[in-house]
Amino acid sequence: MSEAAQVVTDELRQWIVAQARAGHGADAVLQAMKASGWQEDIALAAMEEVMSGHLRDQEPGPEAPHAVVAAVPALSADAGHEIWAVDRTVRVVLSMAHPRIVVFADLLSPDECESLMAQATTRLARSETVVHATGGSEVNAARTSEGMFFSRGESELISRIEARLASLLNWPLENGEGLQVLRYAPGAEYKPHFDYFDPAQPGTAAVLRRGGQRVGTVVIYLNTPKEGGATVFPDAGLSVHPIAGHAVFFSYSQPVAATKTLHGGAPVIQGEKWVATKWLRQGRFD
Ligand code: PD2
Ligand code: ZN
Repeated sequence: MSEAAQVVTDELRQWIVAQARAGHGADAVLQAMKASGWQEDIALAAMEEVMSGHLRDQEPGPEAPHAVVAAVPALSADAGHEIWAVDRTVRVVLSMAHPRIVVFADLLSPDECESLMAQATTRLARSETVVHATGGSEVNAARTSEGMFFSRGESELISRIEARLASLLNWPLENGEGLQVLRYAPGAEYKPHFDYFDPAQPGTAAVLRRGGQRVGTVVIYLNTPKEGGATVFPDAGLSVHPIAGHAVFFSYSQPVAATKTLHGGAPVIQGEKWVATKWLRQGRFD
């Protein structure tokens, strides 16, 4: 199929919606479109466009862990290089369409960064990763940081940051997981991974019962490490260097590698690296 022919017709729209309603997985729909000649990028964009108008208010059910995702967080279409988010002007320093990656400056003030690190310090423990086979979690050599979770709304500071993120990203505060703070010592890293839950894993249905799929991530830098510790996106050839108060946001409209949101935390070489991560779910995370 020529590129000119890759136009989203009403017929294609209806077909995508029918696949989603039937509970077919995003990857299966994507593969079927590719098999009939669609380019991967264009097929994914078509799924995103079509699904953003459908099922938005439908609670993702545990019976359909594979189902095509409906909508993703998005900056308002007219967002310029400065965005007013409740109580603060946040600056946009990089914006990429595919993969969807936005880098912000001034998301947190220096005082807010310091307070978050101070509030997290005594609660840090070796980070764990989700075991996809069971839905549980365990210590993993691929993730050598220490971390802790704040509950949503746990303090005035946490509530303030959560409200700011919800406004900035146009995504309901209730769809966010609790903020996670991570501390990486020199040599610590987080090997490349996807943040969505793998629909093919048996433990995923259990994880999705609470809030559905992850559809976006915000990694906020709380300090500026002396050397190393960039957040890397190998499929985009992009490295985001940690600077206190800055953040990188990326979204994935479907739980598929074609979103090119593979990312990792490169080893810290000198000094410590502190981040706060907010994961955004498809539905309410209660
Ligand atoms: O700390 C990072 O740069 C990083 C990299 C990859 C954090 C995460 N993933 C995460 O918290 O998901
Ligand atoms: Zn991650």
